[in-house]
Amino acid sequence: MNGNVGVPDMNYQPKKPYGAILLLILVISIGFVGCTGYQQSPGPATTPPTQVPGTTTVTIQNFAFSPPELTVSQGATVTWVNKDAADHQIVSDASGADAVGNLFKSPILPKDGSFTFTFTTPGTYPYHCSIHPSMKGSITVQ
Ligand SMILES: [Cu+2]
Repeated sequence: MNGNVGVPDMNYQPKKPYGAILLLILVISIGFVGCTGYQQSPGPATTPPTQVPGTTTVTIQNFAFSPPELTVSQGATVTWVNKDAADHQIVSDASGADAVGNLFKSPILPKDGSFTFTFTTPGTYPYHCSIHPSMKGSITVQ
């Protein structure tokens, strides 16, 4: 009786590692397919980076702020650089998180002129150009 019980046990054991190897091969092939598919897909170059954490420079070019909307961390310093031949002046809106306006107000910036402001309070701060009211942007502080 004891001998008969031992035989099925011996037959059972070789199946276990075989199943494990099959599973391994399956996982590896899925991994390869996933990698290949990812590389073949074109990069998301068309997605405009409207929120770029870590980016603290706003370029003024062609009468527009770039990026127009920027999200920064609390305490971050943002620098605007005027790349236009025309003068610009950055002024924060009264509708911003400070609810007063003029939280920041640059001098009139000539070409290659820059203005820097440090944002210490979380909130969204819309701003515009005092010379060209159609130029609008906003800084969101998190
Ligand atoms: Cu302007």
